[in-house]
Amino acid sequence: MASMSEFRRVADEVRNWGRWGDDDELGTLNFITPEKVAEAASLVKRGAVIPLGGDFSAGGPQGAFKFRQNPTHVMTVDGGDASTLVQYGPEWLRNAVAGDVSAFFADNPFRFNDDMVVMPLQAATQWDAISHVYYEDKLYNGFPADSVTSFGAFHLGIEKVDVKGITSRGVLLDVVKHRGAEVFLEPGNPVTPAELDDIARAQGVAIAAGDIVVVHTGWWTRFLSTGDGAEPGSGLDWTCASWLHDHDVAAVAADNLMVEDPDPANGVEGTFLPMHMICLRDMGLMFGEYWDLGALAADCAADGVYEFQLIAPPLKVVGAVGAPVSPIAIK
Ligand code: UVW
Repeated sequence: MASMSEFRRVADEVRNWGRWGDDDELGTLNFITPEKVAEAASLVKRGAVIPLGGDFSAGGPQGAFKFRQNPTHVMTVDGGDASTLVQYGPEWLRNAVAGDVSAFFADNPFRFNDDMVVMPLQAATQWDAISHVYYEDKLYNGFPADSVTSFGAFHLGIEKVDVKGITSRGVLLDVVKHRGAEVFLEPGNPVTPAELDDIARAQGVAIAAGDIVVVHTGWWTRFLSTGDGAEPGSGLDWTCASWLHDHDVAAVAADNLMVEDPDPANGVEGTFLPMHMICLRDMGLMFGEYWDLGALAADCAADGVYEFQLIAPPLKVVGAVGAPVSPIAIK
């Protein structure tokens, strides 16, 4: 376990505050230039579209924490309204509840279904906005922590990143394959910066400025077979923050809950999720979590190509500190 003074040394070294201006709200997404977007598009050779989004459903991974639940999906208009309720429902119900719908359905063949969902924005495949995590009363770029209010984030909300897509060159680093793990990385052995370098070398791929690094730990594949969202797994060692900084990475995503290894024994004395603290708050680097990387890993292993065009725009929920996303990799 590292000391708090080591944590502070690293945080000071990688802090990007002021680097792109005092009012910057994009952080390391600034590494994604128009040239980078064009380069990413040039990686499309086969027209293969690989979805990286998990399901948003009652069978999702939430439940391990009481403050996050799985989505509740409710139909607000459906075929039953047309065939049963509107025709046979008691008059008071037709007037009170289905009045609106019965007006639509009267004397014409047009029918429709509608629905709504209630869920935490972190329910499944998501981006953490850089306002998601902070410490000592400051968000990225020195914005005050109390600028995130019950009305939402006045700074660094997820809607601010729309100007970057988010799209760039994606690079998969497949730790599962590199370690020869059966399915996923068991707790207790976080991925170090040296291992990330070894994996990139073994895969014949180099990380460049503006890349979005996508880390395959196998956790989501494991979850799909067990349905156990509370099962612990491993992830990046917190010192990978410096590796991401040194490579001018635009964002990092993984197929697990936290990107980083959550075991306090591998972290920093006296705190929790130190990589979140440094990356989001000091570097302004977003985390993608719960991405489904099984098909992408299989495709990359088959053709030996670990780079692709990544397209991953979050839902533009104004003032949100994270948002669902259905990313796609195109090769
Ligand atoms: C927290 O850091 C609390 O959550 P997440 O892993 O979703 O970023």
